[in-house]
Amino acid sequence: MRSLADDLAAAIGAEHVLADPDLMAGYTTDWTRRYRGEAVCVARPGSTAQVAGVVRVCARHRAPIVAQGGNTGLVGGSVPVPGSVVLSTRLLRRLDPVDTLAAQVTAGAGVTIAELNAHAGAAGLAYGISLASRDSATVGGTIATNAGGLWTIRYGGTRAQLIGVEAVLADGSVISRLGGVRADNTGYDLAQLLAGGEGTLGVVTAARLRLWPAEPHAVTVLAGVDGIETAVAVLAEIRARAPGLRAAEYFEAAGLTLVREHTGLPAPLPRAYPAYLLAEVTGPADQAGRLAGIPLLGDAAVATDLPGSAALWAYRERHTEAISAAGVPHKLDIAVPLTRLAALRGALGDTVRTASAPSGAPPLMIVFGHIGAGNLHVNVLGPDPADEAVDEAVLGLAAAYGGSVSAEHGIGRAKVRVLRLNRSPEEIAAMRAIKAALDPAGLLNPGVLLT
Ligand code: 2HG
Ligand code: ZN
Repeated sequence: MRSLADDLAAAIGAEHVLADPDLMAGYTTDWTRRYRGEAVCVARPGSTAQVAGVVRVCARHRAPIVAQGGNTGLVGGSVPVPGSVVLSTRLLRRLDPVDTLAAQVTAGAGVTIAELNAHAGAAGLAYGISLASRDSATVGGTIATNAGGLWTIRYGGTRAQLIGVEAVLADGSVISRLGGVRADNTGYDLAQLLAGGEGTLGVVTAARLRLWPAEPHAVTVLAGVDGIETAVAVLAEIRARAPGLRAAEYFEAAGLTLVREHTGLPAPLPRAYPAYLLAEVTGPADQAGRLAGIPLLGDAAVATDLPGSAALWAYRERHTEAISAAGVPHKLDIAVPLTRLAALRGALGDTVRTASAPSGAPPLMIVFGHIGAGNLHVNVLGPDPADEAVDEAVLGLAAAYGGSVSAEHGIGRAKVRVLRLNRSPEEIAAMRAIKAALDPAGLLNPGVLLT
């Protein structure tokens, strides 16, 4: 029998199979550098038929397959296991003309979110997902992880954008529903099953996606507040006065300091505050006037044009890279009901300090996130990346407050052990049954989502 790499080269061309460790490095370590893996090689198929070819070769060799898009995930979900093949979907670059009548488009798994949004924008429409990693994150990866982002309070997460998918299943068969028929009530919705499946049920190769009207008038407001409770109150005021709320984000002084050190950006407001609310409202051109009357907004910065808005967004969007420049963080992506957000935030400091104490490293905690969705990104620098104590403590706290241990980043490898905090034994058993039915040999992303 020929080697796995030779068989893959025969299926998709030797130039699309990388086995040199230097060339593979960008595929075997995740974006945070917390999770490192090992693979036999990286396969870069250029068509759906070639993806099916790769899957069949791997099945013959009983080699695990780790599908990977832009490799911007934050829970180790696309980090390969020894003996596996990384199946990179980046060369699946199909991008059909926008169907403006249906407000839909078909895009290949390797198209980036920025490319998709530019494509939709040229047709007067918008894609409903916006995230800081938009230049690298791909359609396939964001479907597999059901990515959220900055606009979920308006348009929902990636699941809500899906009309249908094309995917390769574990046996190499192809399923395809890219026809764009919205009124289609014909049994199990396989697109929804694959979304959030984290590459464990099939490899998404293309998708039919819903688009939204473009929003020519956006007002961005950055307000300083004394803490999260006020941020939630201001958010409620903004929502009551301006129905077109598209984003409501939160960050704190510690994160702003890191961002400013990393980027050299000036202070956003004339004086410093403990916390900040960043809101974006779209709709009629007079929205800024409606917001001006909100007393709690204080000395907020307001932008009504694209460059001004981008300048304000930078303080929020550049948190992830600024934290990464400072070290390898523990990333804890949690959500609780809005009514409990302030209490949870209040408990975080002690929880993180106590859990980090045995490690001897004083923790630096940076809290920011999608406040409109009750979603906080708790980043902790200090404890060794391999030490799970702080992860377990913070995720346990979120669950104790009736919240989610993974609001938008998925389960990956990082949170497999805490899935039980949110999902009942019956639910986990049902997930296992689905996995066993679609991937009986367990070759698709083993160790991710379920053990
Ligand atoms: C964001 O909201 C991303 O910017 C990344 O989800 C969050 O770095 C993080 O913890
Ligand atoms: Zn986020």
